[in-house]
Amino acid sequence: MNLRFARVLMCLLLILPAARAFGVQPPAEPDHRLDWWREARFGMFIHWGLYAIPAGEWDGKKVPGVGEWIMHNGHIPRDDYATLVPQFNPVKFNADEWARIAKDAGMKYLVITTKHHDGFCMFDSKFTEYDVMATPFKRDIMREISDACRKYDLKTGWYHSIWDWHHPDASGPTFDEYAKVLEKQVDELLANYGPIDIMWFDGEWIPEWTEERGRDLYEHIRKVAPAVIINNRVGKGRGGMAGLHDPSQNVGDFGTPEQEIPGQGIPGYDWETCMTMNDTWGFRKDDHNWKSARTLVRNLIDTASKGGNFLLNVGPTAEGLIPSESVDRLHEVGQWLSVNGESIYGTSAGPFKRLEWGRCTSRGDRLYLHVFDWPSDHRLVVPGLLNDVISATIVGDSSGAPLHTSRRNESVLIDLPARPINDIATVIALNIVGQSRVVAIPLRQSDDGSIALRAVDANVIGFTARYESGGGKDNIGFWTDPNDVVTWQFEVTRPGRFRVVMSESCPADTADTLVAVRIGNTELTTRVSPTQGWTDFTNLELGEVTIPVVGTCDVRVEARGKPALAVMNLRSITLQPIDSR
Ligand code: FHN
Repeated sequence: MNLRFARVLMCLLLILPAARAFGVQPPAEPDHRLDWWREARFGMFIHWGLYAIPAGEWDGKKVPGVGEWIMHNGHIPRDDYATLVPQFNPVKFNADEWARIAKDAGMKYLVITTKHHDGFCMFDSKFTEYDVMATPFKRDIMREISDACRKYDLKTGWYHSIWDWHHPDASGPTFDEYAKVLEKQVDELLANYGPIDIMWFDGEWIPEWTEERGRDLYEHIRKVAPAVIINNRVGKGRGGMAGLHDPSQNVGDFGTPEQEIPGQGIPGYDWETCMTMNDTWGFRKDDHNWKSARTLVRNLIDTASKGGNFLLNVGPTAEGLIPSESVDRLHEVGQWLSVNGESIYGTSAGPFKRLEWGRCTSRGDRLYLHVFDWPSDHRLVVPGLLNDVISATIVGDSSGAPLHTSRRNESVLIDLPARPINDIATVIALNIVGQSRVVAIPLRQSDDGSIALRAVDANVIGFTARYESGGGKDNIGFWTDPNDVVTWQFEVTRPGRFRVVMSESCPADTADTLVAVRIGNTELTTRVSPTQGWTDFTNLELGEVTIPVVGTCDVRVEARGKPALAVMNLRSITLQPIDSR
């Protein structure tokens, strides 16, 4: 067997779907109920309720945290908060306008809060007086929203909180009574507003709610409305903000990471990340920290490139208006999608673990290369793509001029024009022969013999630790399970002795975990050193290691003890030659 074929074979074996690396198996057969949802890829999240009135302030004082949590964070007594009911009169609310904004943004579905944790129902419920019909507004908002969604061909989703700060039975010994009301309100929401497509539960983390209750509610919904899809927060499977679960253990049709995009997605699983456009879900008058349209488009691309959906939030005002900052950004996202939508809708995760210059989505024998960083030499390197190329064109280029492609070892090269046609992301449609076959380009030492094993190239065995990037992070994070393991493998072409340095970050209140770094047959241990925070990295000298011969070398980082919160954020392991042959 020649070396090149051996290398290809070895690398092909390396590309186990990340799901198996997490130690769980993807569902054998995808549930076709979700086919429209997978096609959709992009939805609008709406957090709207009484909390839009105070908008982050109570009794003239700012209340910290997200707008919809003001009752909790402001320690506002139940009856004081209820004084908002006679004030709720959103005279500028226009469901048609909201649906049109979502449609214009290229969104395919909408999920709106029917009831958030504050317990106030934004629909006409027979099971409570604490609802929109008790306000001067006296209109059933969910009726108007569902009608507008159908008019604009948007699928309709209801967000409904299990946690309820208002209902007297919603905690403690009378919880069973509350659970009955919860189910009856779900029945109302599924029966009174025409066909509903999504039930999006939240607030499941309360002790009174159990996986068993969640499974019962899931089965009940499936009986009364078989086509509805239900998120994993109906049960207890969401692992914190990671939002992902093991379908063989927990109930729910899709995982729900929040305010983050899982570093490598979870091949074979359905998941949707929900994110705010600023820092709050419910409207806050003082939150002006808006993400740019560029960031929003690239988050959508990044999510789709990992096989996920993007649920992007707006928090309307007490008058019933979506903030203009949100509307402007959504319009820009819609403009990008109006040209490049084929590279998002109905696509699946791309086959590459990492691309220096952007992301990739796929559909059958077509790859969509989303170029964020236009190469200065106008030559795009597509690493490890073994397929022959049929053609390459730029999506949205009216001339349709074909791009010249060539091959260099395991990589495809694409000659690009001097300038991108879109600075946020220019998309190249690459037609290839057959389903994509990609080899991981082995990690190799630099010419001086050094090697930096970076987080983005690591393999993670486990279900919590995973690669995260952006906002000063480029590391393995969320490492809360000490049984999770981080590994690399690299090709040794220059054996010798090496200094080993680990780059990590860890706030003092969770530092000090003992970790072991095994390189070949040598194990080095250290205690995680405290830093100023999760994005404040420090370099720890671990000691020296000898790599005696040419070949491959395995590196494995494990925790040797349970951390107070998380083991650490691991950015890299670097080997610096002391003397290499
Ligand atoms: O506590 C809620 C929060 O207010 C918001 O609704 C987010 C959106 O998914 N969900 C919960 C936090 O995970």
